This record gives sequence, structure tokens and C-alpha cells, in this order.
Amino acid sequence: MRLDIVTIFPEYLEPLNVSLVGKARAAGRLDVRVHDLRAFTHDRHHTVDDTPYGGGPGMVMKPEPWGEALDAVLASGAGDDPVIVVPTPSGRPFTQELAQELSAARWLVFTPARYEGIDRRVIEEYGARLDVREVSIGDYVLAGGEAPVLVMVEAIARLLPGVLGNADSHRDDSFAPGAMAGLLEGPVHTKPPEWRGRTVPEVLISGHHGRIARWRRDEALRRTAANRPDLIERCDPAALDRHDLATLAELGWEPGEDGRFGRASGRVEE
Ligand code: JBZ
Repeated sequence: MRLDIVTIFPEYLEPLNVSLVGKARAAGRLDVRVHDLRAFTHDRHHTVDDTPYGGGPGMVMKPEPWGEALDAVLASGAGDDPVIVVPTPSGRPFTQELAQELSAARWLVFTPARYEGIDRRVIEEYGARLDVREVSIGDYVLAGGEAPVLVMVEAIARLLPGVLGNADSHRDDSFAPGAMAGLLEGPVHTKPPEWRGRTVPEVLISGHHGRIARWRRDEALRRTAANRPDLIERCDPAALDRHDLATLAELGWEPGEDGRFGRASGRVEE
């Protein structure tokens, strides 16, 4: 997969040289090219921003440098069309499903902005010819799109064939489809068996694979109910067995008329 990233802070993308993504690059599975947006300006101050039409606070990124930068990146692609990913707080949520969809692309171009974002006409211009996705990594306020690009690239790169050591590594991902679909992962333990007086749950050293799987699933369910009640609400009760239902009932969750889980009435939040 080829990735191009256009930014006024190329050094912000240095983490792409490290760890999983760095190794995927070194192994030739990822071709990452970071471009300095200011290289596509022509004034002595390398200006990339200007005041907003209509007034208001902050500055807006000028369209001309983005147009020149994107034209240059596109021209380097030998006729191939990339998917353009525009990080913006007003974008569609970045999910594991979107990561999977984007991991199927041959070429992605990311356009992390600063200030109040990019002049709308840039998104319109390239959106008229190419697949342009406005994407947000979550509901918090950031100062620019570079950190979201690091997040998205890591999520996408680890899905590429040959990037994670073995195909099984995807199986237990909290948001991967499968038996534990839609549940958070439970706690993990390793040696030593006792640390600062704290022991590893007995079941994990019991050698009873059935009991271990059941314990893990139960812990996953409890954590999901505690930290992500929205995932319990979305969960299909038909995907759960009697033990799961008993655990959820103990936590105050019951399947309702609509076939979805809700907090059982008369229960008080703990
Ligand atoms: C994002 C000015 O550029 C920004 C600013 C905030 C921001 C993004 C881009 S992308 N927040 C998010 O994904 O939450």
C-alpha cells in the first residue's frame, strides 16, 4: 500500500518510522511519503492560511497550496486514483469497519489540516473526481489532523497482509467480527504467578481450557457493561448463551420487547 501525507508539520509524522508501521515500511509492504505543504507556496513567508470569509475567529488554510500539493501527489501516481482521507472533526467516525475498508485501497492520501481547517473548495474540487472521505477519530477537540493520521495509519497498516506476524492476531481484537464480536477484551496476565502479593486468577493456571474461555468471556462481558454500555445495547441477545445472559442479568441488563438489551427497570446504578 502507498500512503502520501501532506502537512505543515512533516516531523509530526516521524512515529511512522517506528514499530509496526516502521517495520512494514522497512519490509516494503508500505510506501509512506510525507510532503511539506509549505513547499507548494510561492511567497517569501510560505503562507498557508488566511482570514475566514464571513468573519469569525481563527484562520483557514488557503486552497492554492493544497491544490498544488495534491496535483503533484496525484501526478506521481502513474494514472492510479487514490482514496483521499481528510481528517476533520466534522467527518464520519473512524471505526474498525472503516479501517478495514481503507486497508483494501492500494493508495491513500491524507490531508491533515491545522487552524480552522481547509477551504471547502479543495474538498469539492477533488471530491468531484476522486473518492474523498472526511473522517474524525473521535469526539474531543484537537489542534490538527496529524495525530488522527497517526491513529488511522496504525489501524490500517496492521490489517495489511503480512504486517502482523500471524493472521490469528486479528481474531481477538475488541472490534473484530467473530465470537466475541462487539465485546471489549478482558484482562491479561503473565509471569510471575505472584507479584507484590497479587496472584493470577486461579482459573488461568488451572489448565481447564473450557473454564478459561468461559472466565475470559465473562470478564469481557463485565468490562463491556461497565465501560461501554452502548455496546451492550447494540448487542444481539441471540449471540449470547445462558451463562452470558445470567451475567448480564446480574449486572442489571435484560433483553427487552425490541429484542435489544436495556437496563432492567427498578435497578439502581452501582
Ligand atoms: C480531528 C484543523 O484540523 C483539525 C482539527 C481538529 C481535528 C482534525 C483536524 S481531525 N480533529 C478528529 O479526528 O477528531
